[in-house]
Amino acid sequence: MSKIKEVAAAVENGKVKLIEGLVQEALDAGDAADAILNEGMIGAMGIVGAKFQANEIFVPEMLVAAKTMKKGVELLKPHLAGDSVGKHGKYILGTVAGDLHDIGKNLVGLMIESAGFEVIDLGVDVPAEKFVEAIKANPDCKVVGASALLTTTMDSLKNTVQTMIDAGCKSQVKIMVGGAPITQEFADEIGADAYTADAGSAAVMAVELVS
Ligand code: B1M
Repeated sequence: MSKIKEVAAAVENGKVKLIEGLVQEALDAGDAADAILNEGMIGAMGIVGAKFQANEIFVPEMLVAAKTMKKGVELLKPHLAGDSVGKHGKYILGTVAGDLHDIGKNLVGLMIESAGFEVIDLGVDVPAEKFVEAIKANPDCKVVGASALLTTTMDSLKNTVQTMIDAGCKSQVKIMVGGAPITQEFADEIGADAYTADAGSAAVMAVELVS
């Protein structure tokens, strides 16, 4: 089995104790950090989601897979992040109210940071008003990103964007949205300035928005 496949199997099966060793072995074997992330870990989380949907696994297994991935990503961080933190200013990021998923949001944060932003991470389950407070507290911030991973929190994303618009934030920041159930059409409908499907393109888009 290739090292990347071993990493994927460890995430899929929630082998928290093995993940660091396997990621290190993959790096030592010359596998690129972004391949370990995309082909190994993100692919495995897709399988975890499909198994959950098919009632083959349940929330605890999903949680342990997420913990395993987080631990693996920690080890990959220095290989993914750049050294130009802050050159494009600040980027406020959070997962919307009602939503506890943070792996995708954290990857977006990592990529945005490596593209040269200082990331202010508000965490998960973030009330719309907290986004507004953070924007007002950081008048030099030019971009904000909101993540929603559940179809049931798409409304919360809509409310978050509307709250920012109503508070006049659009004169200061561009609003980016993303997450598995989000589409360009939905982003346009709720008044966001930009949508991207993955973390890499989120970083490219953020730079475009401030250029
Ligand atoms: Co949840 N969960 N979960 N879960 N979970 C999903 C999302 C689900 C699709 C699984 C399934 O049924 N197949 C499903 C949602 C179905 C739906 O919406 N219709 C689901 C469900 C139902 C639930 C619960 C309701 C389960 C329950 O309790 N019965 C519950 C809800 C809790 C809540 O939030 N209120 C729940 C809980 C959990 C755990 C806590 C156990 C855990 C999360 C742990 C954590 O994040 N710390 C969990 C997990 C791990 C998943 C799956 C398996 C994996 C999510 C993930 O990390 N993916 C997921 C199934 C799946 O995704 N296939 C599932 C990997 C990650 C890299 O991808 O997050 O999509 P993603 O991020 C991508 C892009 O979306 C994009 O870039 C990222 C990287 O490229 N992106 C952006 C994300 N944000 C962006 C922002 C941007 C731009 C791009 O700009 C700002």
